[in-house]
Amino acid sequence: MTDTDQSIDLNHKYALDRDSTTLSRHVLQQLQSFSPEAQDLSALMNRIALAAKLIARRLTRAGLVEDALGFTGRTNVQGEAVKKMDVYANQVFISVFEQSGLVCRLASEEMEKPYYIPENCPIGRYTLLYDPIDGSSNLDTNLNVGAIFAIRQQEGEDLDGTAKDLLQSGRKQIAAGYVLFGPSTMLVYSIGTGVHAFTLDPSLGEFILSNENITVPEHGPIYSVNEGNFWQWDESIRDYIRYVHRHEGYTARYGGALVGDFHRILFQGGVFLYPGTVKKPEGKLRLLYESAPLAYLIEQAGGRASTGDQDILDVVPDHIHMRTPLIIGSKEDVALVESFIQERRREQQVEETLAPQR
Ligand code: AHM
Ligand code: MG
Repeated sequence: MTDTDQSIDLNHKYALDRDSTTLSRHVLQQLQSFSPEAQDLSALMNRIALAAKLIARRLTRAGLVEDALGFTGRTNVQGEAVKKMDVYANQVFISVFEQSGLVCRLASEEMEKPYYIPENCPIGRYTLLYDPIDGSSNLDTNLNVGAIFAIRQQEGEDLDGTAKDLLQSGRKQIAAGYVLFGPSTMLVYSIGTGVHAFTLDPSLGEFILSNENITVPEHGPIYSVNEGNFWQWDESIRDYIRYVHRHEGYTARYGGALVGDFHRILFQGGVFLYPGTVKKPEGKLRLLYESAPLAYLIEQAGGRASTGDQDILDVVPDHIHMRTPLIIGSKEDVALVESFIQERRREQQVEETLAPQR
């Protein structure tokens, strides 16, 4: 065989390796092991991928299928109007984990209490936390939506069914990720060994590796926030927005679906913010199903996630549906937003100290 023949052979090999790096294979490669834990994580990811494919299939045809879009007429535990796709996607995640022996409990923003799969509980050592459809308001106009997930190891037997062990910080997550239902369906995940993206190849019905070891730029041009809330924010957030308006090099992008906005920042750098408002100081986004999983990913990619006062991954929830303000993205951009918040805090402290003397 000539040198040229061999190099052609190698090229084919690399192209094939890349084309055939499926999600479950990638998980095993990352853990460099076939231990029971590695097999479990690989199987878990495989089931999440199946849920993603089922949801993507329904979304693709939603405009043609009766009863796929629109509201159910009910409100969820958060007081938000529930859409038919929210219910469908929530159920899909439950169904794919039934009889899996992997997951004893699932907790989602659509369910008041965790959902137990009793037949899995004797061996299912993991809990899945998820937002089945993130950005539901985009559904009826055929814009991108997502799904967010995190996996935690169950601690204790949870015999009283109160799931108290879930009330711990995001540092307890052992894996997290999201699915972006956009022009193509992408699954991005981390099991603590970097952040990796997979694209669904519809001809194979498989998620194939498309970006490995993604790192978020230290700084980026994008700021992503719903400026319609400007007059409801704290003055510090308004100060930050005035700053980016007055400085060159910033551009606004806001899609109304956290997964899409986060995905752009992960690849291009910048910051996404959902601060508290006067009416809702805790903001809108839920810690266990939205903020903590994405915080896990952004830290793995070299970025940061903060409430403004504390790293998101250090926040300990007092109930499973707790919300927190979220500032997430490139290190420098998150730090810039925090600096405005801390500046206001200092001014308030000075005012409070001086007040009794006046
Ligand atoms: P949802 O999961 O119920 O759809 O709510 C979360 C969504 C995020 O995807 C998005 O960033 C935010 O809510 C948009 O809220 P708003 O319309 O207030 O800007
Ligand atoms: Mg939702």
